[in-house]
Amino acid sequence: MKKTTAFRGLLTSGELEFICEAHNGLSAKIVEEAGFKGIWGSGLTISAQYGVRDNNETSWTQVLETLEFMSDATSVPIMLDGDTGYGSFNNFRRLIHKLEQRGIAAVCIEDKIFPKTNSFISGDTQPLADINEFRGKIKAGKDAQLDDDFSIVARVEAFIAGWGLGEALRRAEAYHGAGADAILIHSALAVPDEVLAFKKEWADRCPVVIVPTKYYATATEVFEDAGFSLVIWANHLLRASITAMQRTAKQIHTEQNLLSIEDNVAGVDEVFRLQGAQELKEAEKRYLPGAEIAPCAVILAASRGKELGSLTEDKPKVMIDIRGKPLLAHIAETYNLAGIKKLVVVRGYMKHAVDVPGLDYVDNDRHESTGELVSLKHALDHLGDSHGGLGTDMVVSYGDVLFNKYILTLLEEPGEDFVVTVDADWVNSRNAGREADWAVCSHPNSRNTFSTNVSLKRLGDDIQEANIHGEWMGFLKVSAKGFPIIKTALDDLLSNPEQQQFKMPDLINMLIEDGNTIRVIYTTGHWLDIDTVQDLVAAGNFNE
Ligand code: SPV
Ligand code: MG
Repeated sequence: MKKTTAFRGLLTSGELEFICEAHNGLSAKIVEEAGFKGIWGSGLTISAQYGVRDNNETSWTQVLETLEFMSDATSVPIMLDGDTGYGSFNNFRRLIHKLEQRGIAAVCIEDKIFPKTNSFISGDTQPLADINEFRGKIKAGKDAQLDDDFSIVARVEAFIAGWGLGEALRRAEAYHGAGADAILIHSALAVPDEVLAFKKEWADRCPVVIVPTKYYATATEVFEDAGFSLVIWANHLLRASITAMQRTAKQIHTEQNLLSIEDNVAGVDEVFRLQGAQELKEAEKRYLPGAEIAPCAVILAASRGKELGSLTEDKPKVMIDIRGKPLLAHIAETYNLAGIKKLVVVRGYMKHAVDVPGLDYVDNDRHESTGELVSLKHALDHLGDSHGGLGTDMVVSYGDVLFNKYILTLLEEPGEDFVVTVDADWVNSRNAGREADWAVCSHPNSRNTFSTNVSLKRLGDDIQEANIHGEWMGFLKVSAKGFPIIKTALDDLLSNPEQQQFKMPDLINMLIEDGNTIRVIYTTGHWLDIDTVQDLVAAGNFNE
């Protein structure tokens, strides 16, 4: 239903209807969520939220702009408090066009003189408009509207200005005759006597709207029984927020701390919800594939690194100092350089010593009896929560490998769900007797590999030299599509109590056995596996 039609329905439903004030997009949304079928775009509160007086100190286009945000944020009709119409009949008919263009359903104008003053500030000294001039304004507005259901409500200020019932009725009659769709009869008394007297005489000549700001103690049944059509709760959200803001600002200023505030204010998640953040997330999935969430990395760092002896007595290998800062800080910086900000570090041995700031930590408290895959599972569970099931690339790597950012750019290989880097210069490692995960690939490294899609056949530390094509560097990139696959494979492997100590190569081999393609990118160098004290010395010269 059109908003104009919905609003006309409120005026003519035959029941007492209610609309509530709003003064910006957020408060408009809150009004709609509370269940109101319409919104009052109050002149008082829109000017107040700008910090100015209700004396037409905001321009009419500023009001219009505010209304546009309110209308965009909601689906229920809005009636603008159009003050005196912001000028002559000519200004008013231009206003009508602009309101219609912005989806505003109705406007109310009051029979005072521009620039007006709020009715509750010395109302009885305020001059009223010439009746005929105001009639012409209403008629011009009605002639200007393009949508037949757009409503113009004429507000009679006779009581406010100190006139009696006779003047109020005379004016209402004139405005009704000029085409007004309803009369708003306003009163500044603390009792509803004036508006009830008016309604009694007016009967049902057209719908009557009231604003019980001053006679707030009146029971709503009184309005119902009198046959009013619409009640406007005119300023209460702004007033509620003033009280809350004053209290909160004072408290924060006094306490210089947020502890006692936090539970008494809306969480930022509620702010995001009201702003419609979720819709944007979903739209990004449709229109910005792969970019919904920034890529992330998991750094497996639960083990001690026993080979380093006393160096790892009070901290794990990942916290060993290299050129003045922990190994983990070097790794984090390299990831950051490659644009990967979200880093999840799995801690285990001496977990409290692992405290490089700015990283996400999860703990594998069973690190002594379990292996890398249990650690990885902890990390994926953590990402599942915070990343809403991910939806982006993830790199898994080890906490004892220093590397150049170049490695990460190699892993970016588009369109592949699983990518590993393999060092083709493996012979030296082998000859030095290093423990390593050797890789068997579909093709050896050669000049032609650039044009060949090389895939991994198997990883292992027990591979015959003749079959080795390179050394796995410990990096696995998983795409958003690969994420659920890896999760299932991991759950399968870990469902067997015998396999709690399994490592990353076991997972990768299982992925291959299940028919997944693991893309191999060959490279030489640009990384350093830190296992021994000699490696540590080499790390001192390593240039990320
Ligand atoms: C407004 O909300 O701006 C009104 C109603 O015009 S009142 O403040 O009661 O005049
Ligand atoms: Mg007003």
